[in-house]
Amino acid sequence: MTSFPKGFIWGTATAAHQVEGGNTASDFWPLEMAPNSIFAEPSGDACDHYHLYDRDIALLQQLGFGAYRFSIEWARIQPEEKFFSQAALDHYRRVLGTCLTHGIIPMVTFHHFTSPLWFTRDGGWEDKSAVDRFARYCERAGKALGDLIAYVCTINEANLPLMFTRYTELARPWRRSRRISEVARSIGADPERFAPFLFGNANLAAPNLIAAHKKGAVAIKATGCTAPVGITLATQDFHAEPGGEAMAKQLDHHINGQFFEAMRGDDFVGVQTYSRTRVGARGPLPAAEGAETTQMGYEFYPEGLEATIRNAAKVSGCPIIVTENGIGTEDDARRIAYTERALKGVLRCIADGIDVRGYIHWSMMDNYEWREGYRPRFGLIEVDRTTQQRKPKPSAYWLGEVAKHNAL
Ligand code: GCO
Repeated sequence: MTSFPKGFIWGTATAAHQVEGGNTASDFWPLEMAPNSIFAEPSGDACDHYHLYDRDIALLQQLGFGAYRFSIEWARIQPEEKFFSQAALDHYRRVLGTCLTHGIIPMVTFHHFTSPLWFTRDGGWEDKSAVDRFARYCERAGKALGDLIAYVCTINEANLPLMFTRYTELARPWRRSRRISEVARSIGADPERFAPFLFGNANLAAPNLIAAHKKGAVAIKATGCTAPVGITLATQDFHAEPGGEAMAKQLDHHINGQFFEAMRGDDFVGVQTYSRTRVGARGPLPAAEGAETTQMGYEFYPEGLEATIRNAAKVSGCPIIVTENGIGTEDDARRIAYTERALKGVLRCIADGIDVRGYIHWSMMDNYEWREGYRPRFGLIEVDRTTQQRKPKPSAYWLGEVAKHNAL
């Protein structure tokens, strides 16, 4: 079988902070600008997608894609706890309208790593107040935008902080990063309460993230928005090396399983997989010697996607959407090879009766890869960040054809 089911969704993804530029009210902005920053470089103007979304979305349509997953930026919509920006909401209405004009299904993420600075300096996700704060934002954004949205992803990779915290704990007790605490002090925040999504104590944050997803989903649906609502997870394909069986099982439950279980009954689960992780008796191991690796240092292992789809579908019982899959590489031919193998795995899942509804490639264009800065190239489209010219790579044309034909 090389054809995908009728109505299968084909798209590409971005996240606001990674492409829009100028996200100055967010918690990441001071972290990136700090003199002793843990980030390779600041996001700055990024790909200026905030202003160029129109031509970016038009390009997606030309290439043959039917969907676009992007995030709305909480820090723009609610830059102060007591202020919601109508102008920011109007901006995202225009983005959504542009998608619809171009026949592109909009899939909207409400939280993709960055948060408003006021939220993070006051405990962020570690504090229980996060649940109501997030739900309030969901309600406002849902009311303003919900009629135009086709799919909602509440929180991107809600399990990722827990993975970082657990990996640290396998070596030493988790503690707040000194350099992040320095940034907190420099902006007059209490370092004990300053908890950015990726760098806080996830043992405290994880239950709040799950509760915020649930309450946010209810708030969005209550506005009359009829879009399916789900969470997206950084799904890990753990492979036990000899002696690592118990550890792999433990990690699988902690990082994948408990989240899948919590999502039972949801409209869908978003699966996001890039590689696999080999596990030894004491924890995760680096890619095997001699294995091909990507710019992120991950093993080139497209079959990880098939494994995580199977795991997510089995444990959650939910329909699956691949909301991210891709590769950081300068060699675009390897991107095509990677994606083709990953898609063959998706087809095997479908052949086995698993309800997989779509494939969204990360990423539409080369963009800001968080701590790594602009070095890793995940894009189907190349971006000259001086002129902001876009140039589709061969992989963009290739995947666009697959999308048009709904077949490999
Ligand atoms: C994530 C995020 C993206 C990344 C992508 C590549 O999965 O970490 O959703 O923001 O850029 O995964 O690493």
